[in-house]
Amino acid sequence: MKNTGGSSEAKRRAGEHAADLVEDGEVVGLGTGSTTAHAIRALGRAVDAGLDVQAIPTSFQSRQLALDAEIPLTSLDAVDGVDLAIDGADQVAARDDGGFDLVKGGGAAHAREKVVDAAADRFVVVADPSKLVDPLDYPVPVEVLPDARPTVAEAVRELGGEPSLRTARRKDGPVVTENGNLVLDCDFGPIDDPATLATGLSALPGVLEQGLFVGLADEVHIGHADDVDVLGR
Ligand code: ABF
Repeated sequence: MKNTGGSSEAKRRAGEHAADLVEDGEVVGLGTGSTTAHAIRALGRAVDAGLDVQAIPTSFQSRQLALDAEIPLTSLDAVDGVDLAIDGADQVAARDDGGFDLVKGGGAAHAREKVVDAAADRFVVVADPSKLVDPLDYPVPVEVLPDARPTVAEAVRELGGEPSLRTARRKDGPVVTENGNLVLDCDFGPIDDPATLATGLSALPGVLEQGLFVGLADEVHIGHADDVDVLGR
């Protein structure tokens, strides 16, 4: 299933709702994508009104949005921890244990996103209703060292997936990540056991990071036209 984009009003509500969670003095991880962009802009307005935060962006996009919004920036190696991370997802599935599994990486930023989201005391996912599924059924983005593309592609096929090299929409060539790597979008069909698949993909030599976020999220804020559902609290 493809990420159809969802409604921008639902995304705005979800993003702004999550931004409201940020408290004075906190360190906040800023995810990537159009839903998180609403959270970043809302956080910028709160900073303008006097909120004291430091933010850690997960991509060039979120860094630029935070700079535009005049949110003070920091980095993981300059802080003791991350209080809250706000990030989007391509798909979200509820787990039997009350947590959530995600597919991320539509923006090719999932390596830094995972580092920051996993470091956070509280990881809040923001999404529109189209992202909630059961089970996950979305190609898993796998960031690979360029030299490892053929060997990882072969190993993905052995795991039952069909890898496609991600190409840039308006350019004649592959997407190159901010880390200088390539992305294989790996279609496994419905993903009944995300944990086992994640372990298998992460173990492949040459894989920098893969887009399954297994059990990392604490809450999911689903925006609608006129309200927000909070799952997992
Ligand atoms: C990033 O942006 C990605 O990890 C995820 O793929 C996507 C979410 O997209 P959006 O919020 O634009 O729908 O967080």
